[in-house]
Amino acid sequence: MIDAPFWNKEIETAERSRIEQIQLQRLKQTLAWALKTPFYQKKLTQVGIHSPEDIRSLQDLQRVPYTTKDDLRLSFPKGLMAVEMREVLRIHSSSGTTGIPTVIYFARDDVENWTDLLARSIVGTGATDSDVFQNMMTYGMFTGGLGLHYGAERVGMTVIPIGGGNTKRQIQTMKDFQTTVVHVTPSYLLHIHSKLGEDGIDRKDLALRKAFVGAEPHSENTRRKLEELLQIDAYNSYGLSELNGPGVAFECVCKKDMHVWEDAYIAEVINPDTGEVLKEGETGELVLTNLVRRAMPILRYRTRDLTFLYPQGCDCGRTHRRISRILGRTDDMLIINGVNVFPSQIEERIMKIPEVATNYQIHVDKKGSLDRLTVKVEIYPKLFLGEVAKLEALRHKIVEELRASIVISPLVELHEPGALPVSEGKAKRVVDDRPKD
Ligand code: DLL
Repeated sequence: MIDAPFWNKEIETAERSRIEQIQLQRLKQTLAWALKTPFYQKKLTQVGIHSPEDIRSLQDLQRVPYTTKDDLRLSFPKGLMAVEMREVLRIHSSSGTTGIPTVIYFARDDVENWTDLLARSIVGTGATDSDVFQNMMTYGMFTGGLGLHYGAERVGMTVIPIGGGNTKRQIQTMKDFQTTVVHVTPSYLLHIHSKLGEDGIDRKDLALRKAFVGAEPHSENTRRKLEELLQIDAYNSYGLSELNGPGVAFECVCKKDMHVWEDAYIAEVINPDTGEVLKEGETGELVLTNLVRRAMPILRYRTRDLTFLYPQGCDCGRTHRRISRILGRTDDMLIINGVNVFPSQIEERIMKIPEVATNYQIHVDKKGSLDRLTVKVEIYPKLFLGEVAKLEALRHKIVEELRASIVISPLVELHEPGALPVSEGKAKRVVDDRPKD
């Protein structure tokens, strides 16, 4: 055992039996909240759950049906809201939206609880109130910005709410205020490293010591690379808007995968094909139930993220079990520099444009350390006979259409029909050439 830092040692090191006792009590409370929503009222009564008392043990959670992203979309806007709108303190949404957005409601106590989980996560990495914290995640509806912002303030760090992008300014700010901790996507941190030195600011001018990296998949090799290039400690941080955002699972000082805060979430891993609950150590889809969200309780949410649960135990002394870094997804969602993009969103938009023919391809690769999204579309041959300016205007129109839907600006290439590969079976719409390292 090492002498690890804690935010709330009593809870973080509680005996398993105590954690399970808290889970059961909070699960019942969550069921009571859930039964106030039209969505769960219907879903739960269908399986014979009419009151929280119908759940007697944690095992009984398995009687509760899964909730999917589609359920959330179909219940938009208020089907999962368990309080009156005047009790909602804040609304966030998922970074990727396919048509109808997925919105999340927080009551005052929900923000309070979430903030506490983030403070716990931050302190668990060894960061303290003496740190200067530069939050490079996008603010706005995305949970990565405000979530960590509140957590860092609660810890008492000096918070710089700079938000995403503008690399020169990020580097200058790191120097000016001697930033010690950053919160960032791993790809953006690599990009920042590649720009060090350009304006005369080098690593030696910075005081950086830690990075919280998350919101997108990355490998252990990427973490090591970041740590070596920048001489820092990088901690993996996992979460999703549907379950509050960041602060679902976070690495501690041991950096051996992420503790799920089990007094606030019940984590299960299931076989994505059969729905069967798997044992510790078996890889499958992570399913999460939140235990401390009153305005919008979510039960057994299928995250589509692949991972496995470790048995209890970690050198830091925390008893909350860990999940492995995310090993993949069960669906086709792409994460481009931290932004979730569904190929179906792209298809839907481009296919509405009359000049676009029938074939297209989505290509993702790396330019430097950043992800680059290219959408290749076939357009009708007669369009190539006109003026170049018209083609350029069409290209620009497609970029703008896509940006309106997926938030980021892709590169768009125009091709003649037949130029893009056609497959005889299922179309391979997405080519992801990013190194898997
Ligand atoms: O990305 C919340 C977040 C913000 C987490 C900042 C960490 C830091 P969403 O936009 O809803 O929320 O995207 C959630 O992103 O289901 C995963 O597929 C992926 N993801 C998030 N963190 C990690 C991670 C935020 N550490 C989706 N490793 C999730 C791999 C991650 N994938």
